[in-house]
Amino acid sequence: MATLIIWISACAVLLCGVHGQHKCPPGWSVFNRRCFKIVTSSSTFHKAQMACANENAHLASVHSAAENDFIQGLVRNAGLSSQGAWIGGSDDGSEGTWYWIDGSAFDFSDWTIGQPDNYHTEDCLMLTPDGNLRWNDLRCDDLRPFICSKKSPYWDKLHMTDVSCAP
Ligand SMILES: [Ca+2]
Ligand SMILES: [Ca+2]
Repeated sequence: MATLIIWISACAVLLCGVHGQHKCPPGWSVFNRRCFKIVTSSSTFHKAQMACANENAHLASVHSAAENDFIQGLVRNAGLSSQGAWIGGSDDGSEGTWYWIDGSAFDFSDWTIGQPDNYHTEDCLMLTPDGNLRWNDLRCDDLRPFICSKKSPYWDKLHMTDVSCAP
């Protein structure tokens, strides 16, 4: 019995701790139940996507103005406003048909003025260093910092344990 109580207590501490602060792995920032990370070294779009995949993530998709503000903040806080950053949009399958590489719906966009223009064939999506970090299509082999995103691995556990974490 004592063992059981200790075990339950340990689980509560662990999961409530997750509830309180650790909704994303170390080095990732939580927003809207997803985890985001900016990688400051520059990479091509496809190598960036592979680097994200190595952490069970994708180049980031963006679904609202609030999320867009959030990832723009990640770029600014990293001091990368003059470089911009890849996010996970592409139109490499059909020119002008944009999709998110993580398979989610392309239901929000924030193109900067005159973009996307497919200038000399541009099929990959970046936050462009235009001062506002709005969106531009760019050649996929350009080298840029990038932003990965993934679902928070803890939310399913939280839904099971919300009651035990209530005050
Ligand atoms: Ca294009
Ligand atoms: Ca462009």
